[in-house]
Amino acid sequence: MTIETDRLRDRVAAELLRTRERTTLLTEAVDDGDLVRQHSPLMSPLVWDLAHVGSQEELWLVRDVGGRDPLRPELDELYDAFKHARRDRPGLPLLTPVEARKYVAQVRDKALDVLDRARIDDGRRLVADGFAFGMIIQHEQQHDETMLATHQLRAGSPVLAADPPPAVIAPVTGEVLVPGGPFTMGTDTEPWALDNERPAHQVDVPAFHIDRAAVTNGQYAAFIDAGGYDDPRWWSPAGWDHRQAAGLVAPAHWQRDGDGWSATTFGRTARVTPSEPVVHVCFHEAEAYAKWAGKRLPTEAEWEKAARWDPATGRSRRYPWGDETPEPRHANLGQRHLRPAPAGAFDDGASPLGVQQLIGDVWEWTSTDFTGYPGFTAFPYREYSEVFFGPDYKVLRGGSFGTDRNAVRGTFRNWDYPIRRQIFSGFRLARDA
Ligand code: AVJ
Ligand code: FE
Repeated sequence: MTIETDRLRDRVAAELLRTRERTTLLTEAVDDGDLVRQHSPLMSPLVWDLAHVGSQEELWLVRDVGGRDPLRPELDELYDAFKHARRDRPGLPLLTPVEARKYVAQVRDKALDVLDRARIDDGRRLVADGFAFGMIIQHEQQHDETMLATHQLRAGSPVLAADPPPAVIAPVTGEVLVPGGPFTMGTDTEPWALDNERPAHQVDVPAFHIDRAAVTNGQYAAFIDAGGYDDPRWWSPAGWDHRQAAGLVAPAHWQRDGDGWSATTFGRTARVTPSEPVVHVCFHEAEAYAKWAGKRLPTEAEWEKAARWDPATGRSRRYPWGDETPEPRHANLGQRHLRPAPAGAFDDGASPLGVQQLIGDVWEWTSTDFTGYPGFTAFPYREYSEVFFGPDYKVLRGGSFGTDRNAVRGTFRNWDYPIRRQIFSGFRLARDA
């Protein structure tokens, strides 16, 4: 066993533990009634997410990597996300909260034993660089963010608390010019990158301008006050249909408050902060705002070039600030704060061209449909990404305040339907140069 292997093993064990602490916090903050209840037809009951996290860990780490016998094979079907729609999950014979906690703990014991004995350098692609462990850790972190979104949809008194995000001394406004030319999009070297981030490939991106900050609540409120929701000129045909059908008048969770707006955030209602990025808007709202503002959403390639391309070297970085893993000074991630931070709060996370807060705060809608990069191969299973490829889903980039630091990077790709706004979604604007 090499020192590198031991170090990787320690890192995997530490990440498994750190992630489980957050899962535990999210599932112990509410009583059993709130764990089994469905807070929105868009979401699973929290107790489903909990057992599903254990079920995936059993499938990939205990059975596949470890070659061990199944613990609870009869659970496979219940916790297979493709077998039952989210809205139907409360009616299934799910494990109770007590049983689910016991199950995930038993799986974890076995997974740690597999980690101890696994030849994580045995040459299998699934195991190389601890990939299978990294995938399962990120899977749990993704479900932690999903459970945080469920908490936001839950009615009742607040159960989560966090410090407010850092204040801003110098607000960030304006845009930067990203020069035209090729850059490397995607990755072949990021060890825990998921299949849809691969392979690395050159993309020629014409010159464009991109905003240094995401669109703020104050800016978005000006769009509402200007009648933006009542003017079909700003909306695509599909966007206008949805605006009408869903009766959209403001971001989700906003209410009129005198001549301004309040929002309910994790059970607390307060005036919206004008300098914070707008959150809980769908793609159609982002697109309408952009048109009203005389700009457009960035393409996915533009977003990634703004986030990764270093004009001094021509190479693509792992993160806007460089190759170092995210520290609290770089970005608002990991539920450290329960809201996005004001534009300008993370100077240390700026890209070489001075674009800020690309990582953390809010997922940013891009104008690009979710598809595979040239040379894409599904790995290790088609249901992670490939089955979602096509015109139905739009790509979001950069992670939110609810995304774990290990579950986002300059290459990371998220996707959702253009009508969805239960996720922590916002946007920034771009325009042709
Ligand atoms: C990448 C966030 C779109 O939640 O549907 C979780 C992540 N995949 N379990 C999702 C995921 C399987 C996925 N997103
Ligand atoms: Fe899942």
